[in-house]
Amino acid sequence: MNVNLQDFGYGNDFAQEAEKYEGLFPARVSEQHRELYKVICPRGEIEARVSGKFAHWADDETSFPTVGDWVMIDRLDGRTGHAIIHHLLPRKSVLMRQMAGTKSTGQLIAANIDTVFICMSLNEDFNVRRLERYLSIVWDSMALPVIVLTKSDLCTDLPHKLREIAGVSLGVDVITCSAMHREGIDEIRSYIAPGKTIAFVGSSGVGKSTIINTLMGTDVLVTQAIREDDGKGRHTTTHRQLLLLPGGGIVIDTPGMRELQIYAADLTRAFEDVEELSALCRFSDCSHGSEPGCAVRAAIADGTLSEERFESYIKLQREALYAGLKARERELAKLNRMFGGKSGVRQHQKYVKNRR
Ligand SMILES: Nc1nc2c(ncn2[C@@H]2O[C@H](COP(=O)(O)OP(=O)(O)OP(=O)(O)O)[C@@H](O)[C@H]2O)c(=O)[nH]1
Ligand SMILES: [Mg+2]
Repeated sequence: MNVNLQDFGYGNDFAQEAEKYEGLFPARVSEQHRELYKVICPRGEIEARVSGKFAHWADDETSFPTVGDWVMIDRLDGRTGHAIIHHLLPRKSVLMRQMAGTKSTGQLIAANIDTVFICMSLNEDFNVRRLERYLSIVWDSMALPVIVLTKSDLCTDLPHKLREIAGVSLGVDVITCSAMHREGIDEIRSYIAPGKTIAFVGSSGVGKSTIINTLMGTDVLVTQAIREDDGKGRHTTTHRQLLLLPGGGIVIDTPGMRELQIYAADLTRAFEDVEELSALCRFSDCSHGSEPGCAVRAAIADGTLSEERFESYIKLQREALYAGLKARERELAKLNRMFGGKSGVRQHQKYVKNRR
């Protein structure tokens, strides 16, 4: 099978980076099962592992390839054993959360995505506070968030729910859909274009895989009914997977998340309203406690800002790993993530130097 890498999102930027590595071939990670990867290369999908050297120099989890990453491999034919991944190409975007149960280990969700569909169902799963969390991490990823409200056929108070969403969506597009009634699917399609990558994230059971199956035109992904007693999903999708849509465009399905702990967040976008108010406080370092002239407290008092949203903002601010860092340090940390950690930056610099 011959594959056109452009269909999988390979553009000039990646090609320029790939040129630095003579004798190696570019490939995109389509699946990851612990140390074993599947990658798409010009001859099709093959299995791959990172080289010993790669693993040795990796700083942490974020240095390793994830689904959506472009990597440099040593062969195009899987019949002579696994391909070996020698390098990770700098990322355009990377979505990550904090690994559950740890303090500061980031876990990658997907890389090189253009748009993230934050899926939330209009039944039991509906929760605007959780949506704020998703928006904060997606804004930080460099990809564009779109809110996808699923299962509209099960919703009896749509106008009320849309009003609640409006209070946190701040300029983010909102799509209402029902895979069951085939409603909103064209609107979803309008975000998809050849070479562009869309990741689907959200709780288990909200219908991520069902939408992708609808887009694919066939049931390539397994889906399963949610639990009857509490309306929660059964964690049907167990690994992240990258798929090419028949009409062009790439989608990444992800397993439903049990909890979404923040690793790095961009609250300036997700909480633009609160940040704008903060700028109006009399004291520039106002903690929005009992200081005089606090615009945030005033907005809460007159009902323009909800207390819950403000508390959510404070909570996420404390949770984000980079919360205490200055803007410049935050940028540096982000740069590291894009390059796959400090080792990625070093390797990259070394190669550029050797070529000169
Ligand atoms: N009523 C209704 N049910 C839907 C709709 N979309 C999906 N479902 C059902 O919801 C259940 C869960 O759908 P999935 O696509 O497996 O959900 P998921 O988000 O992929 O879940 P995980 O893989 O566990 O993360 C299935 O039984 C679907 O048939 C919809 O628009 N309306
Ligand atoms: Mg699924």
